[in-house]
Amino acid sequence: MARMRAVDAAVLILEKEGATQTFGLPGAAINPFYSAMRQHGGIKHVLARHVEAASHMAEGYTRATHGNIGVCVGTSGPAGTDMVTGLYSASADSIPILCITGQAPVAKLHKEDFQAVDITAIAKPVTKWAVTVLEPGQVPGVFQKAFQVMREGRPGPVLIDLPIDVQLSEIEFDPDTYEPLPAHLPAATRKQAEKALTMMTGAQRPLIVAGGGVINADAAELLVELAEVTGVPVVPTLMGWGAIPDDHPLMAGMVGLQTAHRYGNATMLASDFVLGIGNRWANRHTGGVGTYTRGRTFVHIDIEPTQIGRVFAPDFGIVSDARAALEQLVGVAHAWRAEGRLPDRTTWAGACAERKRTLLRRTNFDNVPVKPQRVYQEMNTAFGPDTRYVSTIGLSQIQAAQMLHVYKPRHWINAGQAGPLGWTVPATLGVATAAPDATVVALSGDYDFQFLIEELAVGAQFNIPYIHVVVNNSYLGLIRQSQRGFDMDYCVQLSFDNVNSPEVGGYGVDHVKVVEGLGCKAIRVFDPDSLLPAFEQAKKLIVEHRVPVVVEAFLKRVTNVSMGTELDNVVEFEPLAEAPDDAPTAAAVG
Ligand SMILES: Cc1ncc(C[n+]2csc(CCOP(=O)(O)OP(=O)(O)O)c2C)c(N)n1
Repeated sequence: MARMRAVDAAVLILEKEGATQTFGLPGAAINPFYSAMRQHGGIKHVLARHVEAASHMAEGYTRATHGNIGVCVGTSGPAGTDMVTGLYSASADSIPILCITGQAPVAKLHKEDFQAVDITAIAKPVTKWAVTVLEPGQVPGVFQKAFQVMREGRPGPVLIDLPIDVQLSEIEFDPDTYEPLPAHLPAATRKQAEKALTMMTGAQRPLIVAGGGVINADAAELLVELAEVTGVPVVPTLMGWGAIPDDHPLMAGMVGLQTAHRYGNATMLASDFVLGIGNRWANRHTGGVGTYTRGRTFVHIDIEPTQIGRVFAPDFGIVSDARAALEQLVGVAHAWRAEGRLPDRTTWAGACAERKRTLLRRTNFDNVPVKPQRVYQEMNTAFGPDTRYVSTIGLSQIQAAQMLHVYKPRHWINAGQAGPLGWTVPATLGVATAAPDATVVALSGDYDFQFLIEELAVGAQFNIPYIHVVVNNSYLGLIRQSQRGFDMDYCVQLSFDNVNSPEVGGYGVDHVKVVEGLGCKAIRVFDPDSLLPAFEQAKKLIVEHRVPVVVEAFLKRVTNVSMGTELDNVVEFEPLAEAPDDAPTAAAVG
């Protein structure tokens, strides 16, 4: 046994749990924790410029790794409240992050002490567990339980709030005998797998919908195996994108109102059975539940029991971790194929593949200012299958999902449900910290980019290289397009005449100057033929300078992006690609 400050025990437990990367910034109430990180040396720290950013960095970090949990750290009061958006984003997308806050001394909590806020109460709805530790002796147990809670069942964030006197109190703690607690994951039974596959084999036009649960469970290979053994095409959700490579013959396209392929929606509407796994029937995926479910039978597999039936009642529900369920399903499918009990799906899979070959959106536009479709076409050419894309919300996210290609799990990292503007820069810094050898490419509209732009200094300081593509339409594009009948276009343009930078032509902020001022590199692109050379140059610059490199494309100011309110009424603003040259990169290649 060893006697140490409770905060030293906390840091040693982080190490034992493998959570060795923190993002944050200090303040009086959390300074003991910083001293413990310094003393023990096993924990790395990246200094954010805004505490909200630290929480998004932690999320990006977790999402790029296989099981390592990102940690964000801040002081009492406003630091905790700043991180609430990050907790919401992580909880909405089922991502574990650990948020550690400092707090006023226990005896002062009810005295309106300086920066004493009830962060536990504030964080409760957006965490799996939020706790203010009042007894120093509980610190080891609280940290131990936090990791168990984050890992078991539906993953999600935990907040631990540490009053400064609790951090400083001495306790007995033996790091040598510390063991992480087991994390229970429910598992499908053979009988359940047999019933699901009986329903699937009885259908004529079945699909598998694969959600983020498949990615979280690191079960993409099993998913592809199930598709291949049964011959059933797969629709990844926005959170599941990458679980099956875009160029796999059984990748049927994404489905939804916005972040979807034309061929994906057409295939969903033609189907008669859906096995959803690790997904939650998000409304941007389903649209109206009536259109989505009509004429279809559903099996829903999810790790969280209360998710089954939340959006609509499936015909059969299974509570299971995605990996455990896929293991059972693959086992049964192999056995049944050997016995000749699986139907031949060639005709149905062929029809899905034909839609994927023919229902392509046009991307090859030569317009100046640039049409956004062309940006994604050139990104497909410049960035290979190992690229990790990061994005949050806006027309850029929507068109990226419609037009980019993703080939691997954890290579499309997107704030799918909460979509907080400002997420992209810090989350990408987290991703690039976790995967320092990967080509990491972020994508933002100009507003998302401006939200937490100061974080680029973190990339410059800590040498976290990545490429940030900014599609600048000088407007809140998505909001303009989704006015939904409200005449809300009131003082919401981002454009203005910048007296210091006439060269940005009324687009407002001179991003190049800002980016360079923060210690990063930037390239400005006005015409479509300069996009590819700019991306190629950016690839060289990140190697040469080891800092974020921004490529800013000046877009046509008003663009319309395909979207709708139901799966069968998505509005297309351009004709289909008719010749291969209309959309040269639309068909995915390996
Ligand atoms: C914190 C926050 N506030 C508001 C919104 C609502 N919102 C979603 S997209 C958007 C506009 C985004 O503009 P930009 O980043 O320039 O992307 P564009 O849609 O123009 O491509 C807004 C205001 C949000 N998602 N997050």
